[in-house]
Amino acid sequence: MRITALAGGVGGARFLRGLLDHLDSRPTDPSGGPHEVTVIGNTADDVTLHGLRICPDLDTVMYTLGGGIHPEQGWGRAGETFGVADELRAYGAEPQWFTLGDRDIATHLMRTRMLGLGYPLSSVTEALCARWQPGVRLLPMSDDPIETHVVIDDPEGEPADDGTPAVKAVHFQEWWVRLHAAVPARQILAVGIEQAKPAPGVLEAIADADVVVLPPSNPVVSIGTILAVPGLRDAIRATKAPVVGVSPIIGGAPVRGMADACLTAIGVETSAAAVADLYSDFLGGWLVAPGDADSKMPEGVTLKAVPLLMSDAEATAAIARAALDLATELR
Ligand code: GDP
Ligand code: FO1
Ligand code: CA
Repeated sequence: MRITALAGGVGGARFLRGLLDHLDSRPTDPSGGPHEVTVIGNTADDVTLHGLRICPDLDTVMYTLGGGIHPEQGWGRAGETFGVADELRAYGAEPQWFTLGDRDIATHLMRTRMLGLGYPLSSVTEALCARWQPGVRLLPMSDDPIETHVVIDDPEGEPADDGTPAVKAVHFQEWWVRLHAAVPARQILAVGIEQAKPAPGVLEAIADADVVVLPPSNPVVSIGTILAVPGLRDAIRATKAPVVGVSPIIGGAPVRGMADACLTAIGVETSAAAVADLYSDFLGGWLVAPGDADSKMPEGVTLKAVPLLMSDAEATAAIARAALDLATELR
C-alpha cells in the first residue's frame, strides 16, 4: 500500500513512528506489495542561525524514525552535548534562546555545506536520510525557501498616525521558542510561499497514493503551510486516494504545544471540529477522541472516535491502524 503523509515535527513524527510499527506488524497488504510511506515534511519552520540552515521538522521526522531523537523533547538528538553552544554563549553570540547540540550541529553543517554547493533541499534531505534510514521517503514540501514569520505588537515602535499600535515581524522560531507564543500573533505569514513550488515527487506522491494521511500536526504552522504551497492543496483535492486526518485537539485543547495560539491567530476555534473544517474541501475521514465524538463534522467527512493520546508505541500504532481502517471504509 502506498501511503503519503503530511507532517510537521513532534506530533507528526510520533504518529509516523506508530504508523510504521503498525505496518511492520501487518503482513504485506492484500495486493501483496510492500508498504511504501512517503512523508511530505513542513519546511516553513526552517531558520538560518549562526550561519547554519536548520530544518526542525524535517530533522524531527528523520531523527525520530531513524532512532536518534531526544525522546522527551521530540526535537534534537539523544545523548547531546552542548560544547559548541557553551562556547557561542561565551562569545555572546546571538540568539542565545535557540540551543543547538553538538551532534545536531553536524546535521546542519552537512545541510549548509550541500546547499552552498547548489544541491536542492530535497537532495540534501535524501543524503541525510541515507545515514538515518527513517524507513520512509522524506520529501521537503518545497525546495524553495519558505519561512513562517509572525507579526506581533512592537511596544518600542511608534504608533501609526491613526493610532494603530506599531507591529513587527519575528521569525516563527523566535515567537515559538523565545516568546512561547505568549504574545498574540496579529498575523502568521509564510514568507516566500507564493513563489514556491512543490519539491520533486511531492505532487506524484499525492496523486499516486492509495491513502493520504494527515497526522495530528499543527493545523496552522505545520499542515497549513504544507497545504499553502502552490499546487499542493489542489493535488490533495484531486487525488483518488481517501484522505484521513487525526485531530491534534482533544477536548478543546492541543495535547502539547501552542497550536491554540496559532488557531486563535487565524480566527479559528480550538476544537476538533474547527480543525476538520479547515480541511473540509478534501477531508474524507477524521479521527477524534471519544470525548469529541459529538463534534459537528463538515459535510462529507466521516467521523470516528478512538483514543487519541499517543502515550506509547502501542497506543500510537492503534491510532494509525484506526486511520488506515477508516480510509479503507471510505474507499
Ligand atoms: P511541531 O512541528 O513540533 O509543533 O509538531 P507537529 O506540528 O507535527 O505536531 C504538533 C501537534 O501535535 C500539537 O498541536 C499537538 O496537539 C499534537 N499532538 C502531540 N501529541 C499528541 C497526541 O498524543 N495525540 C494527538 N491527537 N495530538 C498530539
Ligand atoms: N525548541 C525549543 O523550545 N528550544 C530550543 O532551544 C530548540 C532548539 C532546536 C534546535 C534544533 C531543532 O531542530 C529544533 C529546536 N527546537 C527548540 C524545537 C523547534 O523550535 C520545534 O521543533 C519546531 O520548529 C516547532 O514546531
Ligand atoms: Ca514545526
